[in-house]
Amino acid sequence: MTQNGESTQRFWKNFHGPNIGYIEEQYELFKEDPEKVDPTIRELFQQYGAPQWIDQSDQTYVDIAAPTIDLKKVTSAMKLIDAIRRHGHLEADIYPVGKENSQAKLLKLDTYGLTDADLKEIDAKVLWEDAPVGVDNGYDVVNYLKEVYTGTISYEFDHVNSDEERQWLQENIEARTYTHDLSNEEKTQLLDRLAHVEGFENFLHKTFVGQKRFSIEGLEMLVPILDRIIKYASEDKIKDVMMGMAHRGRLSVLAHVLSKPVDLIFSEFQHSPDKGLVPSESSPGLSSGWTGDVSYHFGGTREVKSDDEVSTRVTMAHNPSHLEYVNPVVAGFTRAAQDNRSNKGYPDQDLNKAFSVLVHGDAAFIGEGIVAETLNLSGIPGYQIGGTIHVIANNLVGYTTDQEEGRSTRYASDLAKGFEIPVIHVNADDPVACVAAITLAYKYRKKFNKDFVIDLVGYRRYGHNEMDEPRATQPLLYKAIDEHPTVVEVYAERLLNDGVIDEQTLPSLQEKVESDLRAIYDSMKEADLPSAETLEMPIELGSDLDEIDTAIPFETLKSLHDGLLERPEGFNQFRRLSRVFKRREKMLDEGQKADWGAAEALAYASIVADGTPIRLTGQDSERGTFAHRHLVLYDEETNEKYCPIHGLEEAKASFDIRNSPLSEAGVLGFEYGYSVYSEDTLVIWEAQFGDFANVAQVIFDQFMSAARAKWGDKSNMVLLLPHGYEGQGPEHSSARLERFLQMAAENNWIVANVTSSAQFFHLLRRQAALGGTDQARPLVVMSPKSLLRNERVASEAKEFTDGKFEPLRQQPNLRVSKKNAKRLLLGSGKVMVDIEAAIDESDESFNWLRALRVEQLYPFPKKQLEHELKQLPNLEEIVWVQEEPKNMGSWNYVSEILREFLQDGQTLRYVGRPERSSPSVGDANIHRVVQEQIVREAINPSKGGNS
Ligand SMILES: Cc1ncc(C[n+]2csc(CCOP(=O)(O)OP(=O)(O)O)c2C)c(N)n1
Repeated sequence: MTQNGESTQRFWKNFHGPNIGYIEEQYELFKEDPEKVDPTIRELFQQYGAPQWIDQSDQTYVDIAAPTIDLKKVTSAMKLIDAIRRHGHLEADIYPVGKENSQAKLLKLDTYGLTDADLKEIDAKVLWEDAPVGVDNGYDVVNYLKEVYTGTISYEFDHVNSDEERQWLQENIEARTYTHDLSNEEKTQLLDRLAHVEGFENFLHKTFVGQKRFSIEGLEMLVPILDRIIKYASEDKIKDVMMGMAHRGRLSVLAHVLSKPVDLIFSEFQHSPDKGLVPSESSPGLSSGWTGDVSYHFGGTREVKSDDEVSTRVTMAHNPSHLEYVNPVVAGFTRAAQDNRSNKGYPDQDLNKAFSVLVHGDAAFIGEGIVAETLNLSGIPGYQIGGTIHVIANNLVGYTTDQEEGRSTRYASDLAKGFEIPVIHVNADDPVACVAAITLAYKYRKKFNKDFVIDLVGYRRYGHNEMDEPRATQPLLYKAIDEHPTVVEVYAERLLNDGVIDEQTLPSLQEKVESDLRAIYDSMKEADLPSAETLEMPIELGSDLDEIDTAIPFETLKSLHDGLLERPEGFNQFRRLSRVFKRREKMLDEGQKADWGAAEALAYASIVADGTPIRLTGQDSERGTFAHRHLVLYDEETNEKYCPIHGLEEAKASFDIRNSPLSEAGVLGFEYGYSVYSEDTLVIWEAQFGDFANVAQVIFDQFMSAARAKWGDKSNMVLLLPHGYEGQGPEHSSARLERFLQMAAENNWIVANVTSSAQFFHLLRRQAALGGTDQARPLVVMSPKSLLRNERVASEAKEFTDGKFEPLRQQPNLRVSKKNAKRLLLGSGKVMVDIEAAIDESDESFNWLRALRVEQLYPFPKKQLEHELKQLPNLEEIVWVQEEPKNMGSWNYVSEILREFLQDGQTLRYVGRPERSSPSVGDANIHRVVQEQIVREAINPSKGGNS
């Protein structure tokens, strides 16, 4: 930025004698190419333009007033100032205990050949245009900036590439626009808040001896920091503040920030959380499932009223022990709260409706990959949420692991730099600095809608939990911590010295906190004491889904179908795709069939026409990994996008379809969070190949399968996991069906493997209908690959208009008399389509064979199977066929169930691959041979051995 006028003239007047010649030389070089000169000098020219003694029009020299200093000193001083700004954090006073920054060479005067006297000779404005009043010379500048950059707050923002943001940060930091001159009343309130936090932890420590609470002590300032965020959000009329955090300090945050009643927390310590301690009106909404969780995993909600009655809802997400996995879930909540889904097209996002705050552990933030995955979502259009405020609750230790063992970087926050996120390190023993830090973070988020990290540096008063002895592993650190006063003591001392409080203020405050807590504890009813009573699963989860009507009239179907094939005026559709869509045109005509792609599009179209929004994401999901979907089209000439579902006249809700970044856990966590928050949206996540979903296993295990039972969280989201043995090797065959079946219980989800496009249509529509109801639960679909283009799975129009989803389906083309049936062949998915083809190609009559497809594996269609079996009086055996190895797929799960159905003399037999450690062979030819053997054996009339 070039400055003009007086200040520029004043600046150049500082140079004289030989320096003038040198500057002129440098300026000539700079004019040729700015890169040719030293960066410090380059900055001078960029900031002050041409040296003022050069008349730019004819390059003649203008007489100047008497010069004062030499260039070398000025450039050295500038280098020093630049180093303070960039590297001040290296010697900042950010560690309350256990660690110390030493003087950094980069910040020493003699590194630059400077003395105090040299600096005093330079006019402050020469070095810093915006030097505040009272900062008169270079010496003052250095001291002022050292105070700013090396105090109890330090800053890292050099890695932020945007000039505008960097400049904003520098100006605000140096002008200290975010610091607070707290009134005496505010200071006392802050002390009061800290005393409550400390008193609460002390009370738990004494009352529930030896119980885990993951105390906040050493980082008590986390509570006032969160208070501030909520205050600012409420002043800005932000509707939702979404929070996620792990165990550390969670009980304190629940009690103080979420207003969870302390009697409820006490009762949880007594293992009796459901004893009629119903939250009062001002208390948070608390949810729980029937099996529950430990107290430091529960979340809650709280309503905050600002002066003019607009309320902000604060939500703390329930979270599992698995550190940091709640991050994408909270981001999903936030996006769902920001999106308006009531119109067709993409949802309208309002970044100021909600924002998120994540509290991290120092070891976990840098150690767990899910953090990086979530940070990567922060700027991507389909996932961005306008900036998350991250607070690293940095207590210097991860369980028993020292920092040097836990990371390769200087700071726990260093991961954030790769995402150009500004970072503040702040000493948790300086309450005023902590409040300033959060103010700057909030202002930045508000202005730029981007993430911000606060590294709140404190310590851990006890061991990892209160039963752990930290002196065994960190003896010196704990010697220092044992001798270190609490933040309440530190701050009270400060206020005492400043005359804000008197000697009695703190002791009487502490006494009051203790006696209030004691009174609550003493008044707890007998009935609040432990009992072994357990809760039951909600009855709605046990109810039948058969009744849900998913068919739609032919006129509606046809109109949607035609609408999907329309294109905006002038849209240049990719020519090769036009052929695909041309084929689709007739798919609903008499005697024709709709393939998978057409049926899927019709399902989505009909769901949004019913007014239910859809969000569909995954790697390459716009087109579909196997190029069957093409629900987002690109104009060949202009690259413009068009989604046919957005163009439908009938659409009454949004259809949000996105290609996701290359992440499974992060993206799935986000989608799961979205679906929990927005219960009536049908959220669908698609894995590229089913087994890549492995990488999201934590989200399956800790959230999707168990969240309802643990926390009462409901989701009806859909997983599409391509699955099928088609010779593509060990990693592209199996979606690890066995894992979903192993975790299936209490109707926690539906697991399906369907073999017709109409079945898929009805299944998706049924799932959409579950949204927002107590019957909601996720749906896991083993989705097709080659079957996408197999005519055998295509369905006629009448199957969409008359039918519904059938959990147990007749094998087509087998018309056996039930009386003759000797074998009932059961199987699921693609292998049954292979068998259908083999039967068609065979001359055999198969009048002894009855075959059924289990299209919904969980809940298993027992009622339907029982009904079938009753009609097979001469049955000798039930054969389960599968393409997965015996220790994988469905066998271990179905064999238990099928045994229940065996009558005297009947046997149960397995046909499929033997037990294997790897899901599939790598060689496509070997695969083909084995697959054919399985098919042959399944329909071979001779009986095999028993299972
Ligand atoms: C994914 C995962 N790995 C390991 C653990 C076990 N664990 C719980 S807390 C913890 C240390 C965490 O350290 P830090 O992130 O610094 O948080 P702190 O407990 O110190 O607040 C570990 C290893 C876990 N809960 N989750």
